[in-house]
Amino acid sequence: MSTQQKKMAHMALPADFKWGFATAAYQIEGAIDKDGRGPTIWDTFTAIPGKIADGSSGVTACDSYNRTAEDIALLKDCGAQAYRFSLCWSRIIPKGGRDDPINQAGLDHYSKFCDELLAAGITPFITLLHWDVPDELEKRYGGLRNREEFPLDFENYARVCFKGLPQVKNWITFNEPWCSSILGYSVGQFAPGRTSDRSKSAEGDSSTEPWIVGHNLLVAHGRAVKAYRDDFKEANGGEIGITLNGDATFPYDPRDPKDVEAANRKIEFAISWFADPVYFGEYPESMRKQLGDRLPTFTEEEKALVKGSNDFYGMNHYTADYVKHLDGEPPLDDFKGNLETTFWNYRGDCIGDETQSPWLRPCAPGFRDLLVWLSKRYNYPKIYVTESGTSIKGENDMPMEQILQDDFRLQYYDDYVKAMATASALDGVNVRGYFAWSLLDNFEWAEGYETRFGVTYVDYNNGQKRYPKKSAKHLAPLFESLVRKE
Ligand code: PNW
Repeated sequence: MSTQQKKMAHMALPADFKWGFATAAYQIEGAIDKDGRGPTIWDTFTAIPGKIADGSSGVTACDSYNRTAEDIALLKDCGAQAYRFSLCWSRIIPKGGRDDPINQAGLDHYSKFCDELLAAGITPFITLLHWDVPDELEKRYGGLRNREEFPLDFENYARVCFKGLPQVKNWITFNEPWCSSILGYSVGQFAPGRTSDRSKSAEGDSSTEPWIVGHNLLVAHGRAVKAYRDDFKEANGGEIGITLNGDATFPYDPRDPKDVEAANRKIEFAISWFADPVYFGEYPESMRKQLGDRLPTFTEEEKALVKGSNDFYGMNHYTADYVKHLDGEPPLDDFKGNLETTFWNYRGDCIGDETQSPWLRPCAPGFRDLLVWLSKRYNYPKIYVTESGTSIKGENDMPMEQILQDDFRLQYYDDYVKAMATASALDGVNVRGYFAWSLLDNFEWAEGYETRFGVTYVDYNNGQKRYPKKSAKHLAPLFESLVRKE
């Protein structure tokens, strides 16, 4: 065995590496009226006919709000060391604003849940906002579009959480601001569903709103991080960061320098849009060039808040695509960076197998590449992979016995985790955690319940009963074989 292979064999991930599963409040909790919860933009959006594939909503979801003990037992059974979940802001402050009352019952629920996780030996990783903005803030001042109010209200909410949940040491401000901005304000596929496409929404401007929303999310993130560092970090001893999503890219034709450039630009438009301001204090040059004054500029105060605001980089990663450059002026609603993405390259090679999600095809080598790309650009930050996983083509239509034998998902995790371990052992990538998406089948946003991502099957027709799939039991031995023992 070569030295490299020896290194690979058993000690590819650092000894303090943590792994577990991830979920989000609106996707699993249900109980939307319980204990004084206020409505969120997803309650409003799912009520509009035609917005969700199967006409469903998060009214019941996995009923996790009422089944915390069951979920913790599942986590334990799978051997999870950590659990990433999100808080529902409007359970804690039903109207959301900084002058609105706090709902102690909501806060108590989460505090008890965190205590129970810790008692079970599972470390909580909390996402403060996973897309479910309090509906009142949307109605009051345009929610995420408001540059003054939103960051102040988010900072207040974050402070309430830091103070009320001192047992939590791992904080994530936002989940995937790209999705909130682009899918919520350009494509209109996610709440609040705004877009220039008048067949989908009476209001919205895809040429400006997503960039304004992205900016406001960054500033709100910066404010929450500053509050944590100023007033909580010392006593709490924890850390805080933001979670960004982005696909790996390959040039459609690697012989064409314009495709090579476009493949890089695609990552800049998806990831560096947020990561450059966080690490460097500026939007990427490629975006400033294409978007001009439609991309907000940071005031000095905003820059000071945002630059240097990550204790770790939260990485959500699922898939890869081939990227083909486009010539000419991009349209005003372009958010990709004047390029096209495909699943086939110029030779007709396919990037990966089809899944139930039109945007997702497994391609583990891309994961290693993107980990390296991020590490080089942002100077080898500490990375937590806060989501990674797959749906399976036709899974929802299979009989339960077949669903429980989810070899496709098991293989996905095996390939992706090994690609990550390789990046850690051979490329110097500083990755310290991995969260499989998801612990449970759950409300998959605009796809409703037809698309399943869980390592646990949830029987929605029979009291949300949970049945672990084969993949649920694969991660513990996999990490056992890869994490160094010291
Ligand atoms: C992530 N896309 O969302 C979210 O953080 C989860 O809540 C979600 O359930 C999971 O991935 C699976 O979809 C994404 O269209 C949704 O590129 C859509 C896209 C990317 C991420």
